[in-house]
Amino acid sequence: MLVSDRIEAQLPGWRERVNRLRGSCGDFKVCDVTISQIYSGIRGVQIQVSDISHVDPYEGLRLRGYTVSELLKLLPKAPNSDMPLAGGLYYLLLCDELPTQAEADWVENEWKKRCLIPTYVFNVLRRLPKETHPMTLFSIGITALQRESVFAKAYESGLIKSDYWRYYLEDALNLTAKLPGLAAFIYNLKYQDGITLPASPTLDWSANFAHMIDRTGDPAYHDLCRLFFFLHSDHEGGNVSAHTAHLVSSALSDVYLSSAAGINGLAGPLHGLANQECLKWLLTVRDHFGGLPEQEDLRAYLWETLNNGGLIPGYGHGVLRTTDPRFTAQMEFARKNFPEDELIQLVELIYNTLPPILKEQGKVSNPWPNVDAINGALQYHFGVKEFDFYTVLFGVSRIMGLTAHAVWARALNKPIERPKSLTTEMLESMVVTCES
Ligand code: HAX
Repeated sequence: MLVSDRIEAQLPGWRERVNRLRGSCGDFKVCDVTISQIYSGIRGVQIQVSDISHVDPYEGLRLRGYTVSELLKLLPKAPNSDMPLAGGLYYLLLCDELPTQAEADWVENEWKKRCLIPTYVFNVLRRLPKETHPMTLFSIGITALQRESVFAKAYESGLIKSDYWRYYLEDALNLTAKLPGLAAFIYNLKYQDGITLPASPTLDWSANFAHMIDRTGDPAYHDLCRLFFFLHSDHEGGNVSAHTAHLVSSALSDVYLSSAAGINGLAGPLHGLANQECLKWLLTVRDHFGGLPEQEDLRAYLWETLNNGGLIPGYGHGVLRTTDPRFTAQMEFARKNFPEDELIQLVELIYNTLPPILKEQGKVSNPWPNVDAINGALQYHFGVKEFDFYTVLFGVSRIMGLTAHAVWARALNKPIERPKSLTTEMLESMVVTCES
């Protein structure tokens, strides 16, 4: 198989690099951990390795070393579109090589062969109460699919450790293939007539999601899905969903179980759910002013929100210290395709108004917008107005990163994770020793 051959060819080199680091430099100290870091979410503690993606505070996301704007130029494009094929992106994440058009098409074709979802998964989801949150449905759908795991079956009948990754890769391709269909089924079940169109054999993975939920067939929405699924695929190893999926897969829980765990983390309001909060807030601002405000009025409104201790959704970030390039890419898409959209104009006006205010207030570490400042406004433009579905879209994309990490963790024989916890008393006695 194309992708497994590429990974296999690289493995000796990667294993040698890791073994050299662990062997001759194994005692080298990477960082110290302070008590304040322990009590503040192990923020900034360098305890993970991800060669798949990295977030630079000032440059933003790099996927396999490439920036967002580089990849928008370099990745093979979908037919009749200037947006990248998700198949090419997944090839890059898995194989650490920029794909040719044929290699991107190879992944897209594998996805087409593997995209059918067993009926029992749909039956499970249909039986849940109608008001169940779409992220819960998504997580349950992925967990139900675990019955299909080739790794879990092969492990039971006996597997050698060096072959684990091959089965993880099979699971990864099977699971990612089914995600647009699973997400479309959930959207149609919850918000439409419950009927999902079959995937089109002529459309790529991203556009097929659009096709399965959108009866209008708007090619611009196909392109937005291609852009959105590209931009949200990974964001290095330390965020809640990536970290959770990595931890769970370190116990050799298969790709279905570990991805569902990551998705449960993504469902939290401080992580993936933030995009629905951002759109709610944008609509509140628009309704407050009855449309697009004058900049001076908006400035006063933003100051008032902050002075009352309010949070401005879509601004700030745990790592970034600049405008998120994923925000910029989507802003450019909106400017090109529907510059007259009122909400998009509001997003832009806030972008031109808020950062100097946040800087003057001096509280936030990053006064610039993150990707969630615009995500919802774009979906809203195309009539996808069900806010609580937005995190499912994020999840469809993010599972590319989660599964690519899982395949490589097994390929490099990463062991089960087991950090050590301390008691408060132990910390107190360490401090006494240090103070005396
Ligand atoms: N509006 C108002 N105040 C903000 C703020 C914002 N957008 N962002 C941070 N602050 C405040 C914090 O509440 C904190 O105040 P206290 O000291 O009183 O607790 C202070 O500024 C310092 O926080 P920080 O160091 O700048 O930010 P953190 O690294 O702690 O948190 C967050 C990063 C993204 C969670 C934060 O900026 C936030 O809540 N932003 C708004 C929600 C949001 O946009 N979330 C989406 C994040 C993107 C993502 O990861 N999606 O998955």
